[in-house]
Amino acid sequence: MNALSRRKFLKITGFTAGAAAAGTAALRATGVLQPPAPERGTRTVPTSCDICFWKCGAIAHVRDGELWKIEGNPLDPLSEGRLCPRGTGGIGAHFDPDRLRSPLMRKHLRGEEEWVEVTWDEAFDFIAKKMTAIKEQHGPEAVALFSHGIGGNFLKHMIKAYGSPNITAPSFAQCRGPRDVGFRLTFGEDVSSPERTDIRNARCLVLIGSHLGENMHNTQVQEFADAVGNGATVIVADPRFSIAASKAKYYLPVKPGTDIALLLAWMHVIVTEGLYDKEYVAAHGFGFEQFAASLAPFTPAWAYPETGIEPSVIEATAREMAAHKPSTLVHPGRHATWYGDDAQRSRAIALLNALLGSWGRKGGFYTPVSMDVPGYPYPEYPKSERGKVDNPGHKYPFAHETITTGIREATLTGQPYPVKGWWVYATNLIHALPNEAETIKAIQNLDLMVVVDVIPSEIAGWADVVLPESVYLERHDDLNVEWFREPFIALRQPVVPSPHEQKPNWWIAKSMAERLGLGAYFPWKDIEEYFQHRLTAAGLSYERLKKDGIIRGVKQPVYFAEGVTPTFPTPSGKIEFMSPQLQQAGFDPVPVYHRPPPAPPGSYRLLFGRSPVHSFSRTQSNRILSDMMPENEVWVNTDIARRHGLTHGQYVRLKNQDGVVSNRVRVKVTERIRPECVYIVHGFGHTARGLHHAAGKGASDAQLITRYATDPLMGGTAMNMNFVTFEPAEA
Ligand SMILES: Nc1nc2c(c(=O)[nH]1)N[C@H]1C(S)=C(S)[C@@H](COP(=O)(O)OP(=O)(O)OC[C@H]3O[C@@H](n4cnc5c(=O)[nH]c(N)nc54)[C@H](O)[C@@H]3O)O[C@H]1N2
Ligand SMILES: Nc1nc2c(c(=O)[nH]1)N[C@H]1C(S)=C(S)[C@@H](COP(=O)(O)OP(=O)(O)OC[C@H]3O[C@@H](n4cnc5c(=O)[nH]c(N)nc54)[C@H](O)[C@@H]3O)O[C@H]1N2
Ligand code: SF4
Ligand SMILES: [Mo]
Repeated sequence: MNALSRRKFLKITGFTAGAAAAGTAALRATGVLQPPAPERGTRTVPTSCDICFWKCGAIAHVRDGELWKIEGNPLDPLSEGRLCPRGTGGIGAHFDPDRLRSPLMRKHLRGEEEWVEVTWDEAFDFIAKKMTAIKEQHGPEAVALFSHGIGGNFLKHMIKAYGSPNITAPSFAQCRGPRDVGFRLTFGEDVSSPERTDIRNARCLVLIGSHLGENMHNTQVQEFADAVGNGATVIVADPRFSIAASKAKYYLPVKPGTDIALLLAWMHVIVTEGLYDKEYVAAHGFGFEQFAASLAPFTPAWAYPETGIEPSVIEATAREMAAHKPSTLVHPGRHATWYGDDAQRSRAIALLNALLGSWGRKGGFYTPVSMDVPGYPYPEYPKSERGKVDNPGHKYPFAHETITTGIREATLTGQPYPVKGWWVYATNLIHALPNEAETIKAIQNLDLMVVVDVIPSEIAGWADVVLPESVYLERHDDLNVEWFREPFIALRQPVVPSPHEQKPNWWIAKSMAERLGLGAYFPWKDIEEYFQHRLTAAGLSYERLKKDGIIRGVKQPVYFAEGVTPTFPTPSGKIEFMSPQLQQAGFDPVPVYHRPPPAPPGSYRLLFGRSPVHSFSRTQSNRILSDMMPENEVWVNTDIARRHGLTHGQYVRLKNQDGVVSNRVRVKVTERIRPECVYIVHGFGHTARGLHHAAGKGASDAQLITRYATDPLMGGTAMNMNFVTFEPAEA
């Protein structure tokens, strides 16, 4: 990347420290590095990053046999040759001295974190015995898999072969689920990941909470920088003055939980002033009249006391959005589980986009494309007669993916049938699910919990068996056949060997399946034979993919073509402004605003989000990334700090409405947050004993999230529902 765009990029992240600068030299000084192998000289290996789910194409450099640095792969459409700060610091995962080294079995009680090191054979034999017993007693559905990310693909295959449909990830009910349901109900399709947002070409970009620049999904942040550089109008609604807000023409410090009121007022202005895309709405809309009529009461003056945003600002921003239509992108967000009415809020966002005609249009939402790579021809999976356990009686009628917390509930209650085994792959359920106590209670009902991780995380601490995985720089993962604005496939492949007994997920899944008598489902010798098979079937060269890391397909049109009427996969075949599906299921067919309950006197709503240099709860142990941000801080409005006598930089503890007290956390006194809320970065406040470097640093939002609201449409767990006060803490 050239110097200018690199500068622009770093400015957007709000961070200027170079991640690689803290690299191997510092680690060598700490004695963490192994003695260099005999290999001499430098070589590069194309692979893909796994510090988050974006999977940027990368090129890793090895110097004298040692992992040296990692950069973006210029061939990769996602990274276009640049990694985010986390990706650059990703090599710290390989060098982490706190890594899991060999399989572990618990010595005494669950959660005590007392372990015996065992061989892989011993671990597999133990697990196979337990899984066989569970199957005999309760059926195969009684084993569930929690798995996040592409690394889980082969374990999913193993669990399906075993006979269980209960496979889930926090990316639905704790993340993007409500958004995808809201968009699906409106346009018939998900926003999916990578999001189909054409940020680069937007002339007006509206960010409702989406804190791009702190939320560091690479492509989106690069495109955001380009859009800003091209003079796009940016409108940000957030109770906190985010990095994105600092790039905005209009910053709307909205009261937490009132976005639906703001959205209704925006749509009121656009409809009553006739500013919407009339042709688009007439051609593609269903139920527009009823929807438009429902907006009548929701004037900007009505929204003012709800949202705190002045009517003139609501009007000006609505007109600005309309002026740039259809290249106005109202970003759908990603982590959408906020207040319990999230699928409806997401539907309101979808409807605002529909009014602006942005779905299917340049600068709005493109239609993602992918390459055609057939799957491996496996035997058919056994059919489950009982079906999934997470959503009995379709209580959440619009959940189109499995609900993590539904499986937790079934594990707790034994209803609709018992769940007795959990496999957990690459998801730290203690930090990812709300109400930690419920998770632990569910775990105590299990006959078996296996955790596959790379470090001794909190969830690993509760396992019966812990299996150490090779980090992404040491392994192959499944092929990434991406859906994006252009078709491509990407490879993750080993750069350096694993330092100890760690093994890749595909080997773990295949070995486990063989122990369970399911070897027929893993007919390939190793993963390279699997790749060869799939790529040959697609007419592609594995040799070329190995060499380049990426194979790009032929670009295809990604916007609606002029003169062609698209069909929308909704029941009406149109964009559903009023939703008969919702009506039939007993829900509001058009979005309705409900005022959120106020904070109890003297306490503050706990909000949380991302830091550009960390991913969730997984990077605090990475020495390179923790160097840049070793602990989080709690943002407190200046007036509130004064009222409580808090000074900038002092430590406090946060106490929530149920008496849970956090680890100590530094106060950031700032004008950049509304007075009724406080804010921390998610993922800190580790408690696992084996995380020697990360434990005890900063506060955990997850620990304070004892309450949550469940979205009635789809079972998402809204977590912005907790309130805290300040307690003194030792310096
Ligand atoms: N660096 C980094 N980047 C990441 C990740 C990471 O771990 N690290 N994780 C990735 C993943 S999987 C996801 S889902 C995304 C999450 O990132 P986003 O989709 O952007 O979502 P949130 O984390 O909910 O957003 C938090 C922001 O919402 C604001 N907010 C809180 N309540 C309200 C409200 O009531 N109204 C409005 N308008 N705003 C509110 C907060 O102040 C904060 O700025 O980030 C992705 N990018
Ligand atoms: N309180 C709270 N809860 C949240 C959120 C929040 O902001 N606050 N965000 C929500 C969102 S948007 C999401 S997407 C989810 C994310 O939830 P998770 O995906 O569970 O995220 P992490 O907390 O990073 O947990 C990842 C786990 O995988 C391990 N790991 C890392 N790399 C590897 C690997 O290569 N192999 C294996 N086997 N394991 C690995 C890490 O050590 C860690 O234990 O959390 C959701 N829950
Ligand atoms: S966005 Fe950053 S951390 Fe995520 S895959 Fe890309 S470079 Fe890695
Ligand atoms: Mo997420």
